[in-house]
Amino acid sequence: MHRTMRSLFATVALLAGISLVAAACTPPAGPAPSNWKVRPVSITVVDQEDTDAGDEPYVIQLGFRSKLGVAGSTQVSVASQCRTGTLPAADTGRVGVTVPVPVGGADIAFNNVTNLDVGDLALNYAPLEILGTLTFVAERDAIFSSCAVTDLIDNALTPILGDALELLIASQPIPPTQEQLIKLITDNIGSLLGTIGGLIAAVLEGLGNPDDIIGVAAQIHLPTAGTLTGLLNSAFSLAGLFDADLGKGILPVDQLGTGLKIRVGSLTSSRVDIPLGIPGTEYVLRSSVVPG
Ligand SMILES: [Ca+2]
Ligand SMILES: [Ca+2]
Ligand SMILES: [Ca+2]
Repeated sequence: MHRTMRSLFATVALLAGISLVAAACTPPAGPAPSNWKVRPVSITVVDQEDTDAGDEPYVIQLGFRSKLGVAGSTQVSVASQCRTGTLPAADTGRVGVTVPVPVGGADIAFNNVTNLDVGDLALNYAPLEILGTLTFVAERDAIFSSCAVTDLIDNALTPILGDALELLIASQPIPPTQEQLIKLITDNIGSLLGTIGGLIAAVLEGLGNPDDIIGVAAQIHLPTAGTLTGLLNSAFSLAGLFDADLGKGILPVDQLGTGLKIRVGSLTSSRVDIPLGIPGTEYVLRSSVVPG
């Protein structure tokens, strides 16, 4: 009996040893994927919208991702402080007050993202993804007690944003050269941002303002590393979509009166303050990208 147990242990140890050797012999699979969250941190009320004691600012986020050249890979998700029950208490947002967004209140998670460099693309480790968020900063008036604004944005934007991503990103054939690839990405992200601007303007017009939409921040995060990050940043800079000198790449879209701001950059831990506002109201959204 004793001997049987010992030989069983020996067999288990041997098998464990074999699988360790097998794991060590597996060829490298490219850069390891990681998980990220686009997390709204706070909203500072510079000039309040309500005429009562204070505003009730909150965040609704749409997250999207699409794999270049992989038809059907587009995903769109919605997170809202209304749906998570984390709206601020009445009149919290007095002038000068920074209202925190609770952790998880409207986070958008991007799991299993691979930051790719030029060599990784050449070796076809994984398709390049385009990740992004649209952050709607709203002021709660609760004319409807439900999450009507979140539902309207979700119902109106989620399907057409998905269609736009399928057309401009997922259904694109991958060009043969690096130069053409960079050009495709900058051109099509430019088109995507233009499309998003038009969609948002149309949706906001149809909302009828049960809560006030104070502004919208669009962020495009490109999961790149090394040389590819540099190449894309210079290409976006040339295309006028990304400029390190312009408030960390935030560009207002002039033709929209709704205060849409756009930020394009590589996916990495970051924190950015985005001024948003409509006439008579001024907020600053602090947004972060965190591992997780
Ligand atoms: Ca209001
Ligand atoms: Ca109020
Ligand atoms: Ca209010």
